[in-house]
Amino acid sequence: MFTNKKVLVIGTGISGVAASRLLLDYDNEVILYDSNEKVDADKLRDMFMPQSSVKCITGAIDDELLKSVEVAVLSPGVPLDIPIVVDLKNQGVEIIGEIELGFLVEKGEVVGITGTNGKTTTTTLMGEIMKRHLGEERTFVVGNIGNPYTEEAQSTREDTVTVAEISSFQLETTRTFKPKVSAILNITPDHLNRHHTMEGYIEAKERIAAFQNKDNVCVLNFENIYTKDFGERTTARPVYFSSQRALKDGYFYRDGYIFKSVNGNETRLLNTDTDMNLVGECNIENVMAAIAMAEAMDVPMETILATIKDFTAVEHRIEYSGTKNGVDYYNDSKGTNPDAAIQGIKAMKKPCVLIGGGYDKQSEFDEWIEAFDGKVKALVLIGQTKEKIAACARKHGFNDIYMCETFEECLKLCTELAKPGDAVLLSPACASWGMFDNYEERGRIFKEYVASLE
Ligand code: UMA
Repeated sequence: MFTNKKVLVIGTGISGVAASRLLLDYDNEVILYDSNEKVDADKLRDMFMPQSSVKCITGAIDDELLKSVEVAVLSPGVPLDIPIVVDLKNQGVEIIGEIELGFLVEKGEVVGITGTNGKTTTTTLMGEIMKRHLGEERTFVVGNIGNPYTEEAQSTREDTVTVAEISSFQLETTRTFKPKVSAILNITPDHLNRHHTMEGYIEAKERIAAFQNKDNVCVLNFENIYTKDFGERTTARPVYFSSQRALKDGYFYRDGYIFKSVNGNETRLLNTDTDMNLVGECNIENVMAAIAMAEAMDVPMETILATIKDFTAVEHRIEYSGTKNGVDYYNDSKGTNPDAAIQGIKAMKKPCVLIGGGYDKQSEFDEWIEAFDGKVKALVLIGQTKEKIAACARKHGFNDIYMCETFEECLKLCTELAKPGDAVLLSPACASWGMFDNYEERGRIFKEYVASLE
């Protein structure tokens, strides 16, 4: 890891702040920069130790200052082709991403998981398997899942394992990142505004294995044209899984069971109806990928299968429902009381438009509104409790309130109010009755709406 360099960190979200802290710990001079002039530089500075030397700049940045930069660390959301990054590159500045920075101080082994879909479930499951095998204190779960790698990397030791969910954005800026075991779950068109072409997107995904060698494993989906093809080119040892056909070597699904096959010798591992709680073909694939990765990490099959049996995906609980036009949508329909909804707010890292209200269970909303903590930019209210919540919010000095008669009207308004970089959170602090059959229906309609957005 480098030290005593002048480093520009671009992006002041969770990655940029964590990266800056790590860089300061290694005695670097840090300039933390965000192109959004609305980001409050003073508030940012307050997030660091009072005596910290971090320089926080938002909006425009001085050319002379840029000329003195030696290394730039990009947050995942920062594209490589924007003028400031192109200028820095032309100037000969070393450009790395936050994941690369974390890897530079990593002391243990790394499992890296990417793919268009299923990353979070697979990463969470893999994390649970490693925790059961090694113990909580020897397992870190980081990355796109919402926990910056740079926040944990310094705590790693020779006997720890880091399970990292890595997005294509994060892979664009790796330079040496070399997981012991990697996985590309699938590749389908996504993030083309950022990568411009499918080729660019695939290239980014494949970087997860770019520095691996034959001692390392890359777990790949045999049924995805791009990942299957990559197995023939990768410098790592490919291990395949398939949901459609029996493989001579690898892991596959057939007639309700997951099998392992070594040179055609098949072993039946689990019944997908009774030995796992996750449903759907995509989850069977996620489970097979986790089994393949865990075996490559020398976890006994007994431990792997026991973890799969216990593992449940929690739908409607702070469930990431997609990003549309730069806005992240979260379905926390299970936040049916103020206490549960406080957890929803706490989990938000971005300014959010919050949907609240519903059936009146005679709850008090004061603590919930106090928990807004400056994160809620607008409160959109529905249902029987809307007046009561609005009155309570005003009492606490919160006035950015909107009232809607129907859920449809409410969803449309949220999309209008949310700007790129914001989140929309359905975490109503009330039961759904009166407008819906149950919270599941409310969550489902929310998710369908998000999926329908362009
Ligand atoms: N910014 C600039 N200049 C730019 C672009 C952005 O200054 O050109 C600033 C924005 O004004 C904003 C900040 O950068 O203030 C945001 O940085 P960021 O978008 O990298 O967000 P972080 O909060 O650091 O979160 C990032 C990931 N975000 C993205 O990839 C967009 C999070 O993934 C990830 O959880 C987190 O790092 C920790 O690793 C989110 C995501 O949407 C969940 N990921 C995409 C996905 O899953 O599809 C890839």
